[in-house]
Amino acid sequence: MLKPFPQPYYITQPLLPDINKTSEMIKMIWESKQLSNNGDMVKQLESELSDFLQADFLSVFSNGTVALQLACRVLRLSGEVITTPFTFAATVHSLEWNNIRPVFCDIEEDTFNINPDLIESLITRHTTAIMPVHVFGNPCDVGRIQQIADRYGLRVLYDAAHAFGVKVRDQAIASFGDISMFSFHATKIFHTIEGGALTFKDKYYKERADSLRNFGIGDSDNVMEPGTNGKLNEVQAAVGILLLPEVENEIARRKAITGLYRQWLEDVPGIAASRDIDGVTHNYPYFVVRVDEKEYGSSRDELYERLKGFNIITRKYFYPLCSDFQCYKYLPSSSRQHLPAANRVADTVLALPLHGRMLDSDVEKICAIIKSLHGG
Ligand code: T4K
Repeated sequence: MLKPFPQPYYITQPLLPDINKTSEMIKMIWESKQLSNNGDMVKQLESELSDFLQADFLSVFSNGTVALQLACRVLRLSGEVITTPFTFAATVHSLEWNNIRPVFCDIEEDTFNINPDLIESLITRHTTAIMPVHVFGNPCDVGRIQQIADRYGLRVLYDAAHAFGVKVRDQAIASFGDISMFSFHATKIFHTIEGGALTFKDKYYKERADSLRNFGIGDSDNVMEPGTNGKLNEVQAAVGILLLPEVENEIARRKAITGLYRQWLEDVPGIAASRDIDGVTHNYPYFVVRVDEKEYGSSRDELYERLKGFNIITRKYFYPLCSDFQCYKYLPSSSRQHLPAANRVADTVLALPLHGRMLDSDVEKICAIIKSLHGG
């Protein structure tokens, strides 16, 4: 008889820097007395991240959401932007905060990403950009999306919140589109507790983003435009500097755990694990399965509840769809008929625990419990 975990087993657990090294960094910051406003730690982190992500230009922010909101400003987006309903609320909210109307495009059922075949039919004279999301770190069809953008003169703003370190045929994910946003929230592979970054193709974009995150201040005598406070502080930047060298190991461990999950869930009817995509260097931010109610004997929601009984706290990322939120369901592009794949995916996905500190035996137990629940 399988017993519940003694403590709640959460979907993730943050990667933590060594406490002594953290204390040393904090001591340096205390001695410098520079706690915020583009200090040495922020500058060092920006330089190291530019190298790691192979970005032409990069700026860090207090969180990924503010970064996305400012990216819309930097690109001067307006009117309508085509995006995906299968994402975290922040993607779509960043448009609405800029008075831009989100237009939802359906997704591909295998990658969970925006379906490039459907984008063109949604372009109107009001469309200014495409805002795709590399969901769960799976890269979008970057080539097709760029072709469409070029044909219609649209900007491409990638929400790469999950895609830290991902490559497509050895090309860094940050090299696609006009701007990409990475989230450095504590639940991410690389983090600064809260934080985020934008990577830019164009130096001018970085200059504007740097000004916008600092109230729109140009120089001491000039405020150029209504910016906001989107600055990362020195202590958080120090956490990032300490964690960056740990990232490769974290990804390697997550890859190994993902392999174990795939192996041990392979013969469970009705549980379909995500797969790697050819030519992609994945980063394994989440481990997501789809639950086929008929074959498995329970629905996704039933499995979610029953796993809770074993103290396994899974997440229904991303259910409900953004198009079903109270604030967006009035939009014409939100109708269920318009988004059949997104609805099927949102109703059946379940993200299981995944982080670098999981033991093989924990993965084995979670899989054994899922197997034992087959048949209802
Ligand atoms: N675009 C996309 C596609 C995104 O997924 C996100 C964020 C954004 C944009 C915006 O980026 P940020 O502004 O956040 O930088 C979490 C995160 O808060 C959010 O960053 C993330 N996506 C989203 C997918 O997940 P919740 O509400 O699901 O997280 P929460 O608090 O339930 O945490 C999950 C589990 O992690 C907890 O059950 C326990 C564990 N945990 C969490 C935290 C915060 C810890 O062990 N320690 C911790 O400090 O939103």
